[in-house]
Amino acid sequence: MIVLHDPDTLLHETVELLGAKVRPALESPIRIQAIVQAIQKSHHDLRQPATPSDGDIRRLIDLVCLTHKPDYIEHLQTAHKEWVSAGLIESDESILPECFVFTNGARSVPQRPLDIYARAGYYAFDMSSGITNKTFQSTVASANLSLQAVEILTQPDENADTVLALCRPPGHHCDGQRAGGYCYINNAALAVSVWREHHADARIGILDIDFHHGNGTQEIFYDDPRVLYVSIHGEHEFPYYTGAAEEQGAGHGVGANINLPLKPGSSFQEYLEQLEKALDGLKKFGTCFLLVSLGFDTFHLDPLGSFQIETESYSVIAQTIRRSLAHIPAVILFEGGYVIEHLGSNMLAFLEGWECRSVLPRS
Ligand code: SP5
Ligand code: ZN
Repeated sequence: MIVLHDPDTLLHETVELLGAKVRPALESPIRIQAIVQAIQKSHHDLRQPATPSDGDIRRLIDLVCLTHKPDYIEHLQTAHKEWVSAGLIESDESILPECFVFTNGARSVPQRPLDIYARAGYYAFDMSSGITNKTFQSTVASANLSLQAVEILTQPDENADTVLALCRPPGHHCDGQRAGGYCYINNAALAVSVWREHHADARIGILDIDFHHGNGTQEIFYDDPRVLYVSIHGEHEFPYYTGAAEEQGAGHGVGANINLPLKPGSSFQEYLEQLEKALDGLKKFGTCFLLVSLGFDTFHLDPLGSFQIETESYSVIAQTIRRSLAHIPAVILFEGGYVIEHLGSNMLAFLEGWECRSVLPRS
């Protein structure tokens, strides 16, 4: 398997409000380091993309702005410098929001606030998405891995059917104008835009198997009939306001959104039942390009998850996906997963199953 990693993804390190305490964010650089170490000891083809030129970065940002508002991206790029210049934080500190957008009984459309503190809340929906002096650099590197993964699949001489992008920060909670859940740019949405440059009318499936519902990805494609978003996630868990089975898409996109919530504490058997439904949906949709938003916060020991999934189960999950959607080109995007000591083995187990190295008996 081709695996993409960029050391710039390790630069972002922030704090979050968790359990009523501000502490170092669980989403930390050692998550990626643990996976890279495991991959280096394996047969997988670990690659670091070439440093993008200014022109490459402009193209990346233009593609990102197909699904994200330019003023939001500008905020990610400039807010930290503004806070430091205004003497509000030291250069090694993080911006965290103080006041979020609220509905005001829908009497007025929220406008971008003039107040510098208020803007941090206008462009975020929670307090786990601090902005540091390195956040934008890491976020661009992370998004670039998603872009490069798709580009590799479109090069015939690569002869690859799947690429894994070790994205960090993750992306699936971020919608077009708000960071949240450790996410700043939606890497899955970017991969869709890149694939569409090559295959304009493709039917694209997104299978989100992070423990949390990918509210951002759902939002971005909610009325898009050519992108099927399917998510298996903890019911009534973060991000709390999305992920219900009743959310099935809007407008032309009705039917192109499938939420499969699972009760906290669900067993692997219960998980597999939802996975079969997810794969059925993706096949019926006529998926010809697959994105997998992969999180290991479904692991039984994860501090943010509650499913009963063990390392070997990831082989079964991956093999079930691959056998069901055989020969479809795929990009796997790394999302959550917070038990550092098990991330490497969980990823290797997943890749082993994906490559169908004797996990399930052939039926
Ligand atoms: C990418 C990703 O996995 N983001 C997840 C961010 C979750 N942050 C908030 C976690 C809130 C946990 N609060 C305790 C709830 C116990 N059910
Ligand atoms: Zn998650």
